[in-house]
Amino acid sequence: MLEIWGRRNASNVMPVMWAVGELGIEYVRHDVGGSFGGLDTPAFLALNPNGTIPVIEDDGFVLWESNTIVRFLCRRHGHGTLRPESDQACAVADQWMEWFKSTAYRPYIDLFWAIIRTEPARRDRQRIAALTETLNGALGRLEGRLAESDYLAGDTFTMADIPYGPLLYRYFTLDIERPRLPKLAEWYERLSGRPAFQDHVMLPFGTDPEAWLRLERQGAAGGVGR
Ligand SMILES: N[C@@H](CCC(=O)N[C@@H](CS)C(=O)NCC(=O)O)C(=O)O
Repeated sequence: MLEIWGRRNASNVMPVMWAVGELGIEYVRHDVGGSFGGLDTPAFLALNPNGTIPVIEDDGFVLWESNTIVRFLCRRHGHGTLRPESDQACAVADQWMEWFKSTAYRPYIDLFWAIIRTEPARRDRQRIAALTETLNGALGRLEGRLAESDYLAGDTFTMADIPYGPLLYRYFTLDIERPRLPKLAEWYERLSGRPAFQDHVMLPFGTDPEAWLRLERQGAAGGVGR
C-alpha cells in the first residue's frame, strides 16, 4: 500500500493528496512536519535527506518532491486521464507544473506566511502588498492561458492543474486585493467542484498562527465538502 508522510495542511502535501484522491489510490498517511515534528529523525532523514514533506513509499520505492510524486502517481495510475497520452500534451502539462514552482509558488507561499502564519500585530503591510502584486501578476498570465482552454493542458482536467489547487483555494480565501480575472475564477469553480479537491485541498487555515496550529493538530479539521 502507498505510504505518504506529511501533515495534510502542508502546501506541498496537498497536491499529492489531491492526486491520490483523484486517482482513487489506497494509502496510509503519517502526520509529520509542522507541529507534529519528526522530520529530523534518522528514520525520516533516511527517506528524505532534505527533511521535508511530502515523501512517499510505494512497494519499497521512495520518492520526494511534490510535483515529481504527482507525475509518478499519474503515470502509474492515470495514463490517458490525469497524465495526457500524447507527448506534446504531456509536455504542456509538465511546463505548467514547472512554471508553478519557478514562478507562482514563491509569492504565494511568502504571502500566506506573511498573513496567516504571522501574528496580526507583526504583519508587514508593505510586504503583503508587494507579494500580492507579484502573485496577481503571475495569475494574470494564467488568465491568458485559460482564455484558450478550460484547463491548463487542454480541455480536460490533468496533473497540470493539480499544483494550483492549494494556491487557488488560499488565494480566493485570503483577505487580499484580487484583480478581475474571470477565466481564473471559472477555472477555480471547476476545480473546487471536484470531491477530491474538497476532501484534500479545502482545509480551513484560520486567520492567525494560533488558529493555524489548532487546526493542524485537529488534522486541519477535514475538508469542507464532506
Ligand atoms: N520542493 C519541495 C518542498 C518541500 C517542502 O518545503 N515542504 C515543507 C512543507 S510544504 C516542509 O517540509 N516544511 C517543514 C515542516 O512542515 O515542518 C516539494 O515540492 O516537495
